[in-house]
Amino acid sequence: MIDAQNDTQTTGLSAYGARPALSGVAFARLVDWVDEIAALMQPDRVHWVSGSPDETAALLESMVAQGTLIRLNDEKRPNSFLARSTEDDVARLESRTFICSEREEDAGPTNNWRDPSEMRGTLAGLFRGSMRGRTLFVVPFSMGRTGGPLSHIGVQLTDSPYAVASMGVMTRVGDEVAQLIAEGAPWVRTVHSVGAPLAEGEADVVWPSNPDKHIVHFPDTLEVWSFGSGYGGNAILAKKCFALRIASVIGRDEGWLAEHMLLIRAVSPEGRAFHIAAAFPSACGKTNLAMLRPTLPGWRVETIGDDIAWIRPGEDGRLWAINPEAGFFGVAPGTGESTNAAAVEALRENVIFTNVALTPDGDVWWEGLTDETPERLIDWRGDDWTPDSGRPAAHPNSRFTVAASQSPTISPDWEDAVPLDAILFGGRRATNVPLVVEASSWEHGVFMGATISSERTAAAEGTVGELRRDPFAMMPFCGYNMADYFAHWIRVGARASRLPAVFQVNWFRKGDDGRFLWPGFGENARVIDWIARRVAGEAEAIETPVGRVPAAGSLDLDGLDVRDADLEELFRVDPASWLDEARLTEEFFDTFGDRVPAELREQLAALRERLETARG
Ligand code: OXD
Ligand code: MN
Repeated sequence: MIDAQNDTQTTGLSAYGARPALSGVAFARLVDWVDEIAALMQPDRVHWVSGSPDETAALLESMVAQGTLIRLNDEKRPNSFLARSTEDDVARLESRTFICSEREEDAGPTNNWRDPSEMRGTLAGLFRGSMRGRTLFVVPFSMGRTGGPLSHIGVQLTDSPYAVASMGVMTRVGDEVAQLIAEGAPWVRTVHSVGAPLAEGEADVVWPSNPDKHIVHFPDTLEVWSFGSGYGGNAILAKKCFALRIASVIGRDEGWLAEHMLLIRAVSPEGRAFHIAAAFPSACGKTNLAMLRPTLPGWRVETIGDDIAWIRPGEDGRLWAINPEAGFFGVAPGTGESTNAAAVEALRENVIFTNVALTPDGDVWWEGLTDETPERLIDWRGDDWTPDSGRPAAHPNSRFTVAASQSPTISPDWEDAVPLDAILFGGRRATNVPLVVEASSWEHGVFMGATISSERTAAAEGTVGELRRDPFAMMPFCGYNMADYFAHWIRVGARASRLPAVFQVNWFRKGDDGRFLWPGFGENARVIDWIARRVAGEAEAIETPVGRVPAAGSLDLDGLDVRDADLEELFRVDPASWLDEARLTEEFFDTFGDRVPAELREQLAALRERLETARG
């Protein structure tokens, strides 16, 4: 193995990668760890990522030369690229994601637990020699502004240049972070290998990966080890693995919350700002809400984050939130001119697309990008495609990776913390759940979050459409026992004196004929408007057994063509089917045994009582 500075070939990417000239005990610990990992994984070369624009350009160019990236038509989509993964590496793999706490009960029934020492043995076998023939990249990263008060840093070691390029968009990487480590800032270790060592002289493939995939978290030592996948959340370890699973553990111990939430500032026609965090399961339109273009005159939405929020009680008794990420790793299908013009604008240049279709003139396309379908495409697998092919041109979980700052809706101070006025919990529910319901207390809000269920989407493996529990949209992302996590939410609430109001929303309710009852997208601003006016104490609500819904006339429907019957159905609370849900909730709670906080059991009992009364 050789260090980059000793590499004889000093053109292209190999002109970069020297270890930063830092010294001291803290930096030596990082160097020792890199040496230890390199000794195990046996890469040909070690490259320290500096984060400079020239290095990034050389990295992307090296991937084009290797075939991992296709450079798109520079006139249509400047400095943008398409990656195509293999069929077995297209989504997060929840069944291959493990939480290895010392005690099984600390991982809880919703996580795959493995004994940490057994898992370490398995990983040592898998990772031994796994980087042969490849470069080990050292990626120091910061979640949140580098050096910011709510930020946390980590280091990802990876043999995937695609992961390095993605990390460069999704986080702040490079020398400044290494400097903080040298100054003694605490940092988290994350290790990733695609698990495809190359024999001497063996040619590489376009998308190296390994059929045996493991995405492993050690919450007690705050480590992530990911093997075998090059895709998204399995490989960009700062995102789901660190900023949610590991950070949720750090938050539990330090008194804050790491959440699967978008973050927006909604500004009313009078210029009043409302900060809203919203949790939705994966692929339920988070990016669309994060970049909402309100149809209600005078309203404006500024994007702060589209996927993750770190929330901390402030000295003023409010909950303050940051978006720890620096980019969007958004689902492409369904993102279009008519549904999310701001996202389409954000994607005009400097984008890494993955598994979308390629147009004959070297641009990209996916279902929903335009109203008209192109006559001829190369699909995400690289095969010829026409509208008659009978299969989607883009993979349903195809993605774009783009800097947050490129969004036309980005807030001017998006890297700063904001005080929360409202928290929204959403899901994809064809039945039962009203368009919007307000919780009557923090505990009721926590109950709402804890009982979310949603139809499965393509963001992870599993049968699309199937209903599953996804409390706080954190089911796949909570690094510890979810019952303890519910209790942590209640505790954080008890410590804050000016809590945000909590709402449940559902844009996806359908009529008996299978039609969506609510137009969604920009019209969701009407719900945001009602929520903001509730927060300001200016909108009327009425009680239902499941919470408060808009009083007649208080949801602004001006200019919207929704049938009265549809509106009624959108807010209908059927006690019988809600009692069925309550039974399922009890079964769900029972899977955690007596760890479920008493407050949530009380909420369930009170809900049942209200439903029984309503049923008469
Ligand atoms: C994501 C997800 O990629 O939730 O954001 O799967
Ligand atoms: Mn997500």
